Amino acid sequence: MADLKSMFLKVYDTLKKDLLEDPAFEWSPDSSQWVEKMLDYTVPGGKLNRGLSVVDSLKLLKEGEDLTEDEIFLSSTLGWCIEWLQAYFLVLDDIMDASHTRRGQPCWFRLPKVGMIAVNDGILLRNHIPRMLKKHFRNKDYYVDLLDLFNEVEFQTAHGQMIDLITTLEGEKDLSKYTESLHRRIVQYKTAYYSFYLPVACALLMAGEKLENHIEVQNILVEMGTYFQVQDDYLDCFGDPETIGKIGTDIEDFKCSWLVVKAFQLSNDEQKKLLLENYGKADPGNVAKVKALYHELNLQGVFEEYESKSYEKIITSIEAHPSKAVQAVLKSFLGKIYKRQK
Ligand code: DMA
Ligand code: MG
Ligand code: MG
Ligand code: MG
Repeated sequence: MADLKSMFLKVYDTLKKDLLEDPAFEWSPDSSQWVEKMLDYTVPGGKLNRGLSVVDSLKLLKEGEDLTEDEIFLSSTLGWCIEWLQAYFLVLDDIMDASHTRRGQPCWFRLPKVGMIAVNDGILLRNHIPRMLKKHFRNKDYYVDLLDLFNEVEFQTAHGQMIDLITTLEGEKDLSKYTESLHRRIVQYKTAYYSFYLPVACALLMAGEKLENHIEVQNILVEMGTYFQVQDDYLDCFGDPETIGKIGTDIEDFKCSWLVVKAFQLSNDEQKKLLLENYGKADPGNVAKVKALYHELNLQGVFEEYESKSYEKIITSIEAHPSKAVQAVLKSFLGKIYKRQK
């Protein structure tokens, strides 16, 4: 595993070097330094689960056969394309969510020299993806499917972000519209497709599969992604910022978080009133009142119950899948996130 990760990080260096020598731009020392610094700050510092999963999944799909050097390099490249996509979304997400930290350091846009240049950096990150795909996959027969996959998933994610954001609009702040079905819709689009479906879909394409034959795999991965974002919502409030590398902002931002959906469901009239008066305010006093209510409603216990139920449900659907190799891919992915603390 340590080996796989160091191999994976070497591929990052290769991809970065290529991008910094892209002949479509006349590089100057300033510009290449900026992009290199921006990439090192925003791309490789996460858990790398999504990226590494492409390599893992391809291995499992090939059922014990060793991957060739070329397959390892190419699956790692696809893994990095996903990490680039994630970096692009996170740079912009942190601006929109007014976050302070990410991966244990200030958000990129919080650096004094960066500020709103981060918006264009997000666009650059996004533009790097098709360049990497073109360089390494243009002669593959699945090239068009790969481009289409990345485009579709980006479309879904951007729309998820849109509904995540517009539900918080001032003047429309209405906790009664924060239902489980709205929450599910948001997290399915903003998180599940790019974090769970995309890595496995990349491995399937490399293994010569057609994605339209794997709708059930997609359904299971979307379920897993939903569970993952519920964990993210939970950790936003109950996680240790040192461990998760970010300070939560969901309460301040009036987000349609799983916690507030549950809280509203479980509250009596008086508790609902407290929630309405304090949710979505930046003042630490208001935030503390919301957190106290979450404790009073035992949302930690409610979450633990959700976590084990959801795990059981996902395992059952995985075990109903006809292919053992596909089952192994899905179980491996689930194992990486079950009861995660970060
Ligand atoms: C993030 O949702 C979704 C995308 C597409 C970046 P979020 O704002 O809850 O993520 P985080 O908690 O990491 O800021
Ligand atoms: Mg955010
Ligand atoms: Mg967000
Ligand atoms: Mg979050």
